[in-house]
Amino acid sequence: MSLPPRQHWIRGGAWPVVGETSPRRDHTPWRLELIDLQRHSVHWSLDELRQLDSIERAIDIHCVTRWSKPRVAFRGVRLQTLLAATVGETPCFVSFQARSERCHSSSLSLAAVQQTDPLVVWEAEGEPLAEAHGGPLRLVVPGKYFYKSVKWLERVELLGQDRLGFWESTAGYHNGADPWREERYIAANIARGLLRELLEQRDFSHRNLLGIVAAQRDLVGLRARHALLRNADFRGSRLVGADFSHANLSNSRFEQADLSGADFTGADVDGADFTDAILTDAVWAPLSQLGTTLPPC
Ligand SMILES: Nc1nc2c(c(=O)[nH]1)N[C@H]1C(S)=C(S)[C@@H](COP(=O)(O)O)O[C@H]1N2
Ligand SMILES: [Mo]
Repeated sequence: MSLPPRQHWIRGGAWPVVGETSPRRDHTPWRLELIDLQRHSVHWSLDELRQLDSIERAIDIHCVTRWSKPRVAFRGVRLQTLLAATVGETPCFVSFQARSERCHSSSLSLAAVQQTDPLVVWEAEGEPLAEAHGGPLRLVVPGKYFYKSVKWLERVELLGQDRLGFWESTAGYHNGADPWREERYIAANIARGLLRELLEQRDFSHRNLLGIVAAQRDLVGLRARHALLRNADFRGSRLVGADFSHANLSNSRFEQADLSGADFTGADVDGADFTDAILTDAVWAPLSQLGTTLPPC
């Protein structure tokens, strides 16, 4: 078992449900559709998929919010077996679409498909895959952050050009998703002048500052209500009395920051790192803290 950088094994065999928790309600029988570059489509019912050569494989899960779960036994069919049924020229990208209210999707290059050998699965640990985990059918992409593993998979589409997925296009998730290279998020494009101004005024409220670097700074009294600060770097900064209420702080770094009296009401601190931070008198009522590292109390 080996762990990519800045991940930790989740305790007690837990498997958190992340993102959407149920598929779109639709009473038509489940089928998986594959559309090739010529727009021809092939489909399989669940029974037809189960009749193909299925395999069971133990796959490590690595969530971008820093928890990992070792060796989950998934049963399914290799995506490459399904792709072999398509005719025509070699495709370049593969888009995966979910039966979900927000039409959730993700994508991989064909090269990444060949390298990672994804499975289309219906069973985990010998049981039918639970609905909240993507049952009856989901994609599992080994060796990528788990956001590439689309739950409730109903369409696989081959494309000449990449089509960014839901998280990749709306929330700055890195399209490469390689946990060994920490391809978690891309940074927002913040102009230097604006950055200087925001730091001087200590007001980040309601701003999109994904991946902002604000380490080793005096930011006492920072206002950051409702700010999007995913993957921000606040290491070693003085943030006494900062207002982070309702901010998105997932995967942000606060190692050795002074957060005395800071307010985290309703904040999302999934995967954030508070190692050696000072949290004396902080208001600690975050919305979610999956994979968060807290200082020992
Ligand atoms: N349809 C759909 N698939 C999805 C998501 C989602 O919100 N909707 N979230 C992704 C993310 S970010 C993760 S970490 C995993 C979570 O899978 P789990 O709930 O089985 O742990 O599903 C991925 N696939
Ligand atoms: Mo995730």
